[in-house]
Amino acid sequence: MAVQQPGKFTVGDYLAERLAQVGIRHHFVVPGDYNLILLDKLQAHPDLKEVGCANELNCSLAAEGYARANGVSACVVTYSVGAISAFNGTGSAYAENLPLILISGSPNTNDPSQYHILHHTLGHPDYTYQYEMAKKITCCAVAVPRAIDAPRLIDRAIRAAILARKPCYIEIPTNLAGATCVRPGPISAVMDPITSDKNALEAAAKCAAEYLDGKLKPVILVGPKAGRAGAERELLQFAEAMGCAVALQPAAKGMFPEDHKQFVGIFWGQVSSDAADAMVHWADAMICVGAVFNDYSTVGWTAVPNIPLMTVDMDHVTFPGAHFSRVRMSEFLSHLATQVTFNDTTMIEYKRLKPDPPHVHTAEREEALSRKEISRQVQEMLTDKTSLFVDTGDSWFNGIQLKLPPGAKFEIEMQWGHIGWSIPAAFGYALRHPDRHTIVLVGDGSFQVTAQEVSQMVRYKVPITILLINNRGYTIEVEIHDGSYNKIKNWDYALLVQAFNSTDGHAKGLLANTAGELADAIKMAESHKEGPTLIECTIDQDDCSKELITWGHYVAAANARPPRNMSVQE
Ligand code: DPX
Ligand code: MG
Repeated sequence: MAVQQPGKFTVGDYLAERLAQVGIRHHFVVPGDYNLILLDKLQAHPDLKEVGCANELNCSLAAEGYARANGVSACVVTYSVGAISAFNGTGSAYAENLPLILISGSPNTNDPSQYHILHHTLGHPDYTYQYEMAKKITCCAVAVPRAIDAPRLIDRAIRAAILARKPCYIEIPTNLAGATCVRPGPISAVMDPITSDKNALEAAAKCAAEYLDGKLKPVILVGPKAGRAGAERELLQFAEAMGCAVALQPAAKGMFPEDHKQFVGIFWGQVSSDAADAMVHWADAMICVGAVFNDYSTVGWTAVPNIPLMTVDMDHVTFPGAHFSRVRMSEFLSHLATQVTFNDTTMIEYKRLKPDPPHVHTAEREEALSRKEISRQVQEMLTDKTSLFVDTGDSWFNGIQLKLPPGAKFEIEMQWGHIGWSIPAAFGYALRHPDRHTIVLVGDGSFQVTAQEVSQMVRYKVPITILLINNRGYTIEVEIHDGSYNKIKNWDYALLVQAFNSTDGHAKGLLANTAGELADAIKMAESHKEGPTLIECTIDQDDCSKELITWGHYVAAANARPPRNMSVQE
């Protein structure tokens, strides 16, 4: 605990107070000499709990996961050696629309003018490079030059992050964290949202009515930004007013209830679930809410909608031939809900197209474990209290195919796609939601990237269930483009968990080679509350989903397009 000098309020205290005021209760840290005084100040705040991480990559990804649960998060690292690793999770927060506040300690303010060469730096006395790099991966980067500038710059960065749903960067020199500072003003100046422009909102609603006028088969396509904009309630209200089919992009799974009668599945081109692809192709109008069309969501550009779209983004609305800025998604959807005409034509058609529930084979206890059997058993684990994390790899496809019961939450990092994300992110998330059962589906290759963070789950007694699917390598890469580089060293994963326990931990590490062993392991995991349970599920190297093979084929084709500017002779 830092020794507080009575009456002295510092830059570090200012930052701590702002973090607490925006609703942060846990801040993720890795110490280093440039941030130690700052860490003392944050630690001294009664509403903030410090959470140590094993390295800065994991620290930033833990904060990324915490932002999913809490709406905003903080990651505190040291200069360069720490911050440059934390840039990766910050990139994730940018790509995934999450306000992560990246805070880095930095050199003493006297050093640059004295041309001092400092440790942990590039070895030349220009110490602006980290700030310049941070500008590219945040919506607002600030480097505090004097204590007097701290309140203004800290408030500016945090406000920008919260408004834009993007990360920000705050750099605080080591000799300023403990420097005297004024106390913060009302937090509303930082937190209060920018409301829609009334005229733009009205005009956009009018344009929407014109867009839908005369259309017979409207469909709503929901993308990941709908959830990030906090518009799920208004989306439901709007969808029910429309009465039409609602399809979700894969990264939006969980943002609209799957038991709702208007839910028609995940639209993911040729690897869609239910009959979502048929419904989207049948539509004559498409209202895209927070949709992201990238090479992954369009299956290597094979599933780009070919009708004019109405696009509702986080802070603007676009139609063929019209654009309206400063229209907030939630306000637009609830406003439009009062104006649209009910049209359930697509639901009538969906009843005809909806596939019958698949016949699911239940394996015998002694049968060798298969991908299908893992999915069947995971499906049975899901309840209204489940938060399911799926990592990059076949876990994406297996996760997307699962049926989420009401209340279950789903987390995927499809834009950034960092293998290993799920381990630290689920850790960060679960600290904020101890009431939920966090389950992780992760491949062996992904797990090896961030495995250390299981030791924090042990340390903080977080009862996460990790299903590690061991197919002995990078199977998704095998399907995209195979080579010897897709093989990895096998580990004894269950034993590794024992190593993390050391003498005082309570994690369980289990191995399932058969269907029966998996069922027993899941039972054990569900009653184990003293720490994480890792279940290594071994499957055959070639046992992957058919969706992965199809998707991999088209993504590989998109990657392999020849350069367009080849000369005629070539
Ligand atoms: C890579 C990927 O074992 O899952 O189901 O076997 O594919 P599957 P694993 O976790 O392997 C993951 C592997 C290597 N992607 O197949 S998806 C490239 C990649 C990435 N992120 C980072 N490095 C490389 N996505 C940080
Ligand atoms: Mg694998």
